[in-house]
Amino acid sequence: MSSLAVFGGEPIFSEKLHVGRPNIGNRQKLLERFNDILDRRWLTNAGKYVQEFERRVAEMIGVRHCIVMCNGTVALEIVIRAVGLKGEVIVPSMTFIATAHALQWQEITPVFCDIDPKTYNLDQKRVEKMITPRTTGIIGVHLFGRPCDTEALAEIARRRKLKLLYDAAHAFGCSYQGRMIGSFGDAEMFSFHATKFFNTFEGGAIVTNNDELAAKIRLMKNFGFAGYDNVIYIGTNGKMSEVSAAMGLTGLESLDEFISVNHRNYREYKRELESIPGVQFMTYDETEKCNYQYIILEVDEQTIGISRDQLVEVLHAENILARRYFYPGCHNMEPYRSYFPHTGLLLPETERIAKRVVALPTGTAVGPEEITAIRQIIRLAVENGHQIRERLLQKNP
Ligand code: T4K
Repeated sequence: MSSLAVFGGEPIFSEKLHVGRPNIGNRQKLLERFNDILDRRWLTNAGKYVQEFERRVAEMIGVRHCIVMCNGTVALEIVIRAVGLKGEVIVPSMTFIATAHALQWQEITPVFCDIDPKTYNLDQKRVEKMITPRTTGIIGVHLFGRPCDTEALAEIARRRKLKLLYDAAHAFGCSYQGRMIGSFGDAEMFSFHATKFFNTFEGGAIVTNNDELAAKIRLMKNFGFAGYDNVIYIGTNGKMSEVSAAMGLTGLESLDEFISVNHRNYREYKRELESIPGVQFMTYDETEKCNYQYIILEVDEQTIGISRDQLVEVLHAENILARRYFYPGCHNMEPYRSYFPHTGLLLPETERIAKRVVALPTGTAVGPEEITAIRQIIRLAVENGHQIRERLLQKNP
């Protein structure tokens, strides 16, 4: 135990291992595209690469429309406005803060609903209870790429006449019941941020089968312009640049490779971590398409003696930069914490899960050797949990 870096030993990794290391794809091809962009001097505003990227994504998802944007948050803000959400919208709190902010930014109240502890996604039984006369919609989040119960949510939305959107930031390349995520609800949003397994540096997209909605979103992301000097709608600047689209097209060509590395890592981690008592390994449905981009462990402090946060401290000292996604839950962050200080009482599962889960590094920078080493540290920490806890408490009283 004294060999652990947290107690002064040498870190097991000399370089930091990150969650969210970007995948690049074929560099030569990417640079060719960049050169072409520079040669043609067409840098943004629905250029050739943006158009091609939109076509490819729509084809891959099997939807009529893909509108790419400068990032996932702006994409979410625009689609929220385009479908006419106002008043209150039901969302999980167990998500990245952008899901809630995209609503509050336009003075729509995010009403946080608890999650199902097995899926970490909106608990449909509780969604219904959160509906009030001010509710106009539901935004489901396919957390860590695992699909929401889209049938149950669609049924509630239909019956209660609510709009249904999905934040699919984590679920690019995933399917549910054989149908690609991106094709559910009124529309779905993808994030292509650098930390996603598929990235366009910064970027995002709205995908939908609704022609009218797609046309409105296209206007809204380009200041409402319907041709030179002709503004016909309120809009903002949500455009994706050509270099981002070139990165996206290049990444799409290597998508299978990125996924197969993540899948290999997932299997390795599963084999190594499944049998350790007191840590529960989050599994994916391998019969579906899945991007396997998040490796998630749930830590049971009662069983192993150390908390999730103490395990994270041990891992960080070893240069394994595990992340506490999405602690402490949106409802415990500002401005929501001040607006609704007692929301936690309605979110017992969110509160519990947000204190237990940890994301481990994966992607192309991680291989079987690294995973075996990570497992050694986790096993050591778990087997000596009580002693480690004591020593950590002495270290940071
Ligand atoms: N909805 C959901 C459910 C989301 O998860 C997100 C974004 C959104 C909406 C909004 O979409 P965007 O507007 O972002 O397109 C990161 C990302 O910034 C964020 O995009 C992402 N979710 C969230 C899950 O993770 P942080 O604060 O954890 O990122 P950061 O900067 O700490 O980076 C994580 C690790 O990645 C670092 O340890 C180092 C590594 N990294 C990062 C960057 C940017 C690199 O190696 N290279 C890089 O270029 O939020």
